[in-house]
Amino acid sequence: MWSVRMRASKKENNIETHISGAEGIYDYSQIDRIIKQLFKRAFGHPKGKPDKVVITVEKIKEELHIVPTLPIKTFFTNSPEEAFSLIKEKLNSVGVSDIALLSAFEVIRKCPMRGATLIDVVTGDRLEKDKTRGVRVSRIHMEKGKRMKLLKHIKSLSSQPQRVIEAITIASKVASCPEIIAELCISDNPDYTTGYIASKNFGYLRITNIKNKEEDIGGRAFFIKTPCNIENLIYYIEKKPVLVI
Ligand code: PML
Repeated sequence: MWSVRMRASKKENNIETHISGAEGIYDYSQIDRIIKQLFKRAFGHPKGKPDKVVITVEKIKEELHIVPTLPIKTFFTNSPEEAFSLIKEKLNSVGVSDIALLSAFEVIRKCPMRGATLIDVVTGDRLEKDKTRGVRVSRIHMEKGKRMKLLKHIKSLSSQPQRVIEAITIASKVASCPEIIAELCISDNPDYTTGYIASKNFGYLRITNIKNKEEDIGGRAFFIKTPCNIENLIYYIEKKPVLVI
């Protein structure tokens, strides 16, 4: 099997902005077709045309780890305040302290990163070493049959079902990591105001109006039970090939 990953970006005033990214795990015979799809996708993003597209094709030498897709539920809230109360209730119920929750929101609001921040579930301390890059979930793929089934369900709930599938794939890998108690995600797309919280206890909970429209914030926070070996955790999240079924 092969990991195929695409990253598209644009440099303006010497600042590189991420435009889009996508990835999956494929048989050798599929690579040619997938590269064409990813290249097309890189140029079709509403954030604009990239001036750099990097496509990485890498042989997977480890056995694929299989994890189940988290069950999905959508909560319709009317405002970010209402969304926050729900998030607080659900995350408190799995052991995320108020201080950890506030710390996660502060990082997401003030420190835009491509990767996720790692937050100690009790103290709220940030645990990732690289605080500008964060931790990036990679080497993931959702099995085709499952993807098709979910697409049918999500089409009536979201204007961007592909985005939701990718988020569920990420959340399912993250939740399968024993030291990660829960995840909080707010999209960095100013027009996409549905976010989610996820955990192995309550599944993937989509939450509408998690932020106001046109708000230019977003990111992911993983709540970590300590003590834990952070290097092993980051290896699992970034490098371990995972098939979500
Ligand atoms: C959902 O609609 O389920 C939330 C998806 C959030 C994805 C984050 C992103 O890709 O911007």
